[in-house]
Amino acid sequence: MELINKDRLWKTINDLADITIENQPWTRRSFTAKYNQGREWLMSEMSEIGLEVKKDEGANVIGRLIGTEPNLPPIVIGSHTDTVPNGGRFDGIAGVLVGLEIVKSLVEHNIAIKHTIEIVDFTAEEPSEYGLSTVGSRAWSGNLTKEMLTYTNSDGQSLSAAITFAGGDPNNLFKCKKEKGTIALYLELHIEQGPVLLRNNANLGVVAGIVGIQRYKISVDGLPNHAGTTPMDMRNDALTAAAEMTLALEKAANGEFEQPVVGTVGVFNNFPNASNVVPGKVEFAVEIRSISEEVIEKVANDFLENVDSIAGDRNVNVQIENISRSSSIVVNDEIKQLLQNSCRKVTDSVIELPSGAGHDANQMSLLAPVGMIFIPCKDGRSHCPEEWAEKEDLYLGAKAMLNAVLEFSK
Ligand code: HGY
Ligand code: MN
Ligand code: MN
Ligand code: MN
Repeated sequence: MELINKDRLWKTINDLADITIENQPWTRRSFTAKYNQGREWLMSEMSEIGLEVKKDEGANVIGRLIGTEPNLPPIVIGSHTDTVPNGGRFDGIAGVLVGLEIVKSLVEHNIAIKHTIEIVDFTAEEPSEYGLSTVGSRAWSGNLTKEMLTYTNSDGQSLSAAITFAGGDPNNLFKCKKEKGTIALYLELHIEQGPVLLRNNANLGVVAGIVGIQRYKISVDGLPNHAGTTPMDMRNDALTAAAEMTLALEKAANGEFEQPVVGTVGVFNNFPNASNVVPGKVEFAVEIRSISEEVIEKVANDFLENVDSIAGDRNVNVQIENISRSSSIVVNDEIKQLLQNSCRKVTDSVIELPSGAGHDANQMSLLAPVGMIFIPCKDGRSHCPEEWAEKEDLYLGAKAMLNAVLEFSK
């Protein structure tokens, strides 16, 4: 009997993806009115099929389908509905909406399972304007610290105020913190956001591990001055110093290591950013990722040493803020086997692969066994308007995910 409704699932992807800010494709940044609107839509979809729906203190949206043995710890199926700027239509929402389709199909076919199923849209999985990512799943794992709540955006608004705007209650985060063992299993379907499935002609991927991510915010203070009258040997140019630090990160990440590593500067703000002013201040964001914790350490230490020496040579001040560190995870064999078996029931082209993208699963691995299923994305691209996944692959992924839930909870 066909349980997953392919067309209904595909329609929800387009319904939610179309809730995007005008003149910017597929953008629903966390802590914005458009983001809240998208979550209102999701909560109405959940209520319509009779789920218990709520937003917790971390502003996480949770829809619960109660199992026949309600005392068992729940199965959580989650991901996120926020996007990067100029994002795509599948990153995050594919996982939330596959979860929604799974409970819709169980309700529709009167299939009751032992475990309660929680469908969760975790708040602000993407690095937000406050610099932090996986905000909602950090609230569950206990890794959303009081200091992080004071992080501000360029308007000086705090993350705490933003969580309140999203419907959370940051002064009572302890209420949504979970203890290890109170969740039976965490499952997440996601687009791969890379080329490996395509290169291997695979329909589905079982994630073997997920990278850890070290994030810094670097502030370089030089001396703003007139661009016409300040001789080159009398400048404390914050931008050229920050540019040399950026190249130092690239050089450090290009070293030879036992595991792949990447280093990126994706945010680079120059002040006052005028063509005739020697830049006085630059703030830039750094992230270093690897499946190996020690490789992250090596690259981070190399980079930070260079930052200090460049600042000295160029006579600028530098401030380094350690924004966050998420640990890499290895998926346990039992869960990998469960997902392999579940995927092979719907297709024989399944491979195992690591994830170079971070996910809420990083935080959830501190609370429960986690498993992820990847579906291919066009040209392996993501975090761009061209991001695309095929309806058939999404459908196969949803069927595999449902197989895993039924198998785990039988
Ligand atoms: O940045 C990431 O790895 C994910 O797409 N949030
Ligand atoms: Mn993303
Ligand atoms: Mn994502
Ligand atoms: Mn002038």
